[in-house]
Amino acid sequence: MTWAVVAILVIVLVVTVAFLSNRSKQLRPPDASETDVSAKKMLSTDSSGTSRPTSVRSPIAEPSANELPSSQILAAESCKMRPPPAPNREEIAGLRKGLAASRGGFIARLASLFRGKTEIDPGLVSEVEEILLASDVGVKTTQTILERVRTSMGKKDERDPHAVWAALRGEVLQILSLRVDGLNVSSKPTVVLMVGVNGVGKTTTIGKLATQLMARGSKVMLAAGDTFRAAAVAQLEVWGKRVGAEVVKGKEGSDPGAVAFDATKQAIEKGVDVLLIDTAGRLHTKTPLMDEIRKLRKSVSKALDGAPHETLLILDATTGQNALQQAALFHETLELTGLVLTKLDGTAKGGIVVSICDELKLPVRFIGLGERADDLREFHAGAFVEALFGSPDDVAGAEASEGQAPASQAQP
Ligand SMILES: Nc1nc2c(ncn2[C@@H]2O[C@H](COP(=O)(O)OP(=O)(O)OP(=O)(O)O)[C@@H](O)[C@H]2O)c(=O)[nH]1
Ligand SMILES: [Mg+2]
Repeated sequence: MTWAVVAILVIVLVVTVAFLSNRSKQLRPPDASETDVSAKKMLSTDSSGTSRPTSVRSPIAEPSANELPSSQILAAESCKMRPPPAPNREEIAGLRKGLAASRGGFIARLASLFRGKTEIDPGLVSEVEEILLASDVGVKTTQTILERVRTSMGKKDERDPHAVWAALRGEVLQILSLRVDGLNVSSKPTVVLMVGVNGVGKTTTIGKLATQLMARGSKVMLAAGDTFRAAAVAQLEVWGKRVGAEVVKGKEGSDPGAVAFDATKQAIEKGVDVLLIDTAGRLHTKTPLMDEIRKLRKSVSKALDGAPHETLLILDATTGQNALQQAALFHETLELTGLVLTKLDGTAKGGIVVSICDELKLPVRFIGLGERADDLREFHAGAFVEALFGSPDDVAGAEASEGQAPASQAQP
């Protein structure tokens, strides 16, 4: 009888302790790792019990991965959304100079639709649409922008031209605000692979980047991964001599993967900060050439784990909508980390930048605004949009200090 009472008491004690311990767990404040939703990916468990990454939607409207075609999912996953920095007057003035063709072209045409109007009539939307399409903004992106303009015009008090212009500009800024940092050179060596179709400006961009990196005190090495043409190696050597960077090359016709491997090993041995690898121009639609660049990339990662740290696709802004297809196929093959848009100084249709950011969610990291070394600029969405859409008065002082008359076409 006594034993039975003791046994009952023990059971009651165990149950009480278990209950209290469970309750204290529930009352405990969750630690940071449980509450941190700033991380873009979280692990969730699907019906099969497998952990898989799930995107957390950014407060800036971004289509979820399953709203995108499969080839673009990776781009959306890799893109980071951050608030753009405040535009800097000098930067805007410089950009405005380089973007004079686009500013005087499609932006001036847009602005003329708004100028002198006291109220916007609904017919304006189709005129805006026509100009955006003719400026390489692309069908899908044009519709996204127009949706925002229509919403703005739907509000009675916002039918004045300035409000609609601001809505247009705001939508473009939102689309372009994918990522704001330049080259990530935190690894030593940082290996950067430059790829793209023929003649887009790969070698020139390497020369420009090398100039800028050396000026900042980095030790730079160049790799002549374009082994098809002797002239390509010679062109890189000219840049190497100009900036004082060693050029690693192979024999003409040799395996470009071997050159890239050798250069990466040498960069490690010689304490190089940044290795820039040039590659031959290749058509994105030619499978053997795309296989070759995939192999080259593999050789680099064999030489150094985690390399290449950056794989940049160079796109010629004057190519128009074909640039979109190039980006999609190169990204499928190489998992690009970003884009460089060259020759923006040579086009009046700067809209391709908006189209690429919107459709592929691939960040533009640099833009080329001329052939000189300092014509390569880090891409900052805020400054870019201000340079295109902004009032000339805002930066008149800065422009005057650069010895140039203020632009007069943009802004309604
Ligand atoms: N206007 C202007 N010209 C540029 C820019 N970037 C490059 N170029 C010019 O474009 C031409 C081709 O540049 P490259 O650097 O040789 O192009 P690539 O991609 O290396 O060419 P391949 O190796 O033949 O595939 C050169 O005349 C460059 O000076 C730019 O931002 N603006
Ligand atoms: Mg080249």
